[in-house]
Amino acid sequence: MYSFDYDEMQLQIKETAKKFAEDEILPGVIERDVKAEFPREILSKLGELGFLGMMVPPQWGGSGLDTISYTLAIEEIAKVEAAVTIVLSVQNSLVNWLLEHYGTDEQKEKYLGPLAEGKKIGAFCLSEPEAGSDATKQHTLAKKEGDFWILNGMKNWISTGINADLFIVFAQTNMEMRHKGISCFIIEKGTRGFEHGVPENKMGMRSSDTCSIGLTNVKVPESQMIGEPGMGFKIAMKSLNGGRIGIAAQAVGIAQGAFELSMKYARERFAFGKPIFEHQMIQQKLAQMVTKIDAARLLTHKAAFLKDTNQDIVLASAEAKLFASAVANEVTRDAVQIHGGYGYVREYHVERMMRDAKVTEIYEGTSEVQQIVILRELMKLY
Ligand code: COS
Repeated sequence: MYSFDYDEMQLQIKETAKKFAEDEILPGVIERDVKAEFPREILSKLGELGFLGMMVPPQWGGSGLDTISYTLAIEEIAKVEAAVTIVLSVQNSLVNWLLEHYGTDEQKEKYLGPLAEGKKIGAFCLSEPEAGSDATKQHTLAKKEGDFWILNGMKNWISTGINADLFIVFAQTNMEMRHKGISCFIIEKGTRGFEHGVPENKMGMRSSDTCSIGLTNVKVPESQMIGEPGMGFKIAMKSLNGGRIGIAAQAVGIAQGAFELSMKYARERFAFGKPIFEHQMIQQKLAQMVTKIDAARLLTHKAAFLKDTNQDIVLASAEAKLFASAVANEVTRDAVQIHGGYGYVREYHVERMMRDAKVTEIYEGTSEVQQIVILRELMKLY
């Protein structure tokens, strides 16, 4: 049964994340955005606190928490600096999850442990220049040579591509089999022939690096294939189902952060002899903002609840991401409007939130892809 109350542990995680975000993240957030500076120190502290292995069982060095706790933590941190939650989301929802579910004990020992303990950062390399939304069209090739796979190709839009230590890479091991010929590998940073490009100069989420990755005759031992040959596409899709819950939580956090700043500003700012909060047009905006955020959070928590109770999350996670990312964009735009001219300058944070919000409608599946996923599920139901 879904509960609308959080348990003690969930509240504690939420409070810890909130305090950490206010004390440790807020002070440098504007500077990191301007300089596009990676929050390395913040991430190592988050790693020490267990936030980089939130849902990994303690047996593998993780915190063994549920998905609701994870969404609460992501929301609190995204309220302050959404870019930090890109690393948290990719690591927890995609990299850790797929290693836990498809990795061998040996792979878990070697890779999942250090990831869960926050000693390593992971990246997820699926997208290619010609395979974004249409992820089946992988051109990166992996050819078997003795006990090794030799990989050649190009990945792009890789979050944390420059700063990550470990990379989950998808490649075709049998081109004729289309998506059933895609396989999944783990590649360590520094492997010969595995090189990142220059950081993309992005509109938002600027402290999180994004780049292309080139693979030229990258030699990967057979033991670093995750799952069986041909299982890669299924692994990627299943990981992304969970990943969408993390992005939905991130979008809720961005929106909530912008809403709280707007409430504060509306109380302090006077116009026509009274705080703008007392003007009906501002009240209407604020009421609509908070209602949309609550609805987005409910969808996100519903998807998290389904995941925690081992139910199908395909529809719920796509709905949560589709709705929450739209809400993040609408709410941050309203937040800038409420702030007037101040909303357009960096010091008031909401302009950054508006820029950050946009990518939640693009990555880990565009809003258009979410609608395709939703429709495919509807066809099964009706
Ligand atoms: N969860 C689990 N399995 C899924 C799935 C999902 N959400 N979506 C597709 N699959 C499975 C299908 O069940 C099918 O399995 P079988 O071959 O065993 O029948 C297989 O994957 C291929 O499915 P299908 O032929 O329907 O693939 P399509 O090319 O039509 O792709 C979409 C369907 C568009 C839904 C899929 O490609 C997708 O989600 N793309 C978005 C990828 C993405 O998010 N990219 C962003 C960058 S990644 S960081």
